[in-house]
Amino acid sequence: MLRLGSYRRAQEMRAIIALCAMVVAAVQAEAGSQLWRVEAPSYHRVVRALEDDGDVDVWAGTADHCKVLVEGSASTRVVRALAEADIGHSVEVEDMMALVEQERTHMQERRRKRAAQPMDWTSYHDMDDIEGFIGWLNSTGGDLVQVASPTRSVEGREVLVLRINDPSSQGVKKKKIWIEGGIHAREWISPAVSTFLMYQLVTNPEWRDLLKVTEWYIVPVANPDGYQFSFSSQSARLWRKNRRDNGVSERCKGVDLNRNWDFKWGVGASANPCSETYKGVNAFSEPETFGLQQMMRTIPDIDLFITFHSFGQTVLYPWGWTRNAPSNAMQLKRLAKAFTDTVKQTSLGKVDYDIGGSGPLYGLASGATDDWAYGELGIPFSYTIELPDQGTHGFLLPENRVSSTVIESAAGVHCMVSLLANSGSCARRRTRNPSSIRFRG
Ligand code: 0X9
Ligand code: ZN
Repeated sequence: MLRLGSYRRAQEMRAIIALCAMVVAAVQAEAGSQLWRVEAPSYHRVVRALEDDGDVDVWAGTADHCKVLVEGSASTRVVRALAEADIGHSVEVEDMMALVEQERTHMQERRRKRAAQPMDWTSYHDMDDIEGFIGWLNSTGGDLVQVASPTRSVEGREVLVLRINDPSSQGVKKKKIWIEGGIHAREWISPAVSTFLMYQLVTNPEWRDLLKVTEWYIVPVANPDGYQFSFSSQSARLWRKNRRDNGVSERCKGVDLNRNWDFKWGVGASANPCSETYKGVNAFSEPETFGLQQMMRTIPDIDLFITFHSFGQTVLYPWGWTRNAPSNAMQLKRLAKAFTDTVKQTSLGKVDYDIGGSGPLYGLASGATDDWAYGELGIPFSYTIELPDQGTHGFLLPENRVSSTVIESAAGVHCMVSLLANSGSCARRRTRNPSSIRFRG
């Protein structure tokens, strides 16, 4: 089952796809996109309807307001709908594309200064870099690492899963951990955290004790097409879904892979391909989700599932499809607190997370991996971790926040897993500063 795919073929395909993406990208997010504060929660019927119609993209929310991205061409419709329901709004970011442009300029400057093609955690990396890094980790890690390619994406990219396991430690019943990264394309900090976890597990001697009693499966980028597309141009930077052609238009491409899992499929999701939360034609219609669930099913008794998203600084536990608490909510909260306390300590009090059920905190939405892992596979500890920040930069978390975020998150995960595996305490551990790591792909 475990094999290393052909990178050459994938590389050729990528070159063609990149070229196509450049041609079509101009019709993605338009100049004139604005971030609005709307004085109603994201689950208000009017906001839901606007999201379903693809007129707004909900970015964040609380019980009394939400932040939505509005494209220039939809703004008249949105203003009218809000006014009719007597819902106030204000513009928070006048020109979202200017922020995207700013990010790109910064990234280009940093790239000019650094060596060619290194993998590090002081910047964001596209699929080529990540696949190169996985190849390197596979050869460096010896028998600790196996690379599986359970499925290909809509555009033919391999969806890679790294199994990290120490075969020399046998005879113990190891805790099994499945980490999912990059299911939403624009949430770039998620693959950064996932790849950093791999790097720590394989190269950091301080993680060795933990590896004796645990076995890891890490998907760095569950949505490789969407992720690569989000690197292809400024107008594609805020892409969320995969790249499925829904037969409508360029703008209406893609299925939200976090609404496509076969558990309460359709709850809090849209049937409209133009919506950011489009659920697909049926559950597991997408090769990315279908292939990943197939592989997950082959691994008996996974103990912990974490999917990394951004943004919000929240640890979410099931359910997303109902506001009711799950039966082991107390234990879920306790383990979540191990993560949030460690992050707070590691960040010297600067990074504070909230903890809560997805449904009560974010409004009902399912077809998401976390609910499926918990409800269908019976994984007792299942979480969505919304990484930093709390909305200052949102999806455009600057590259100078990458290293601190990956260090803090890895420390948090280490603590959760130590508790779960009864292996040592959560005392602060030394993590190599990722800016000093250089890998040549
Ligand atoms: O809506 C989502 O898919 C996640 N938030 S994000 O802003 N990253 O898109 C939250 C998913 C939480 N889990 C469930 N609702 N089941
Ligand atoms: Zn997400």
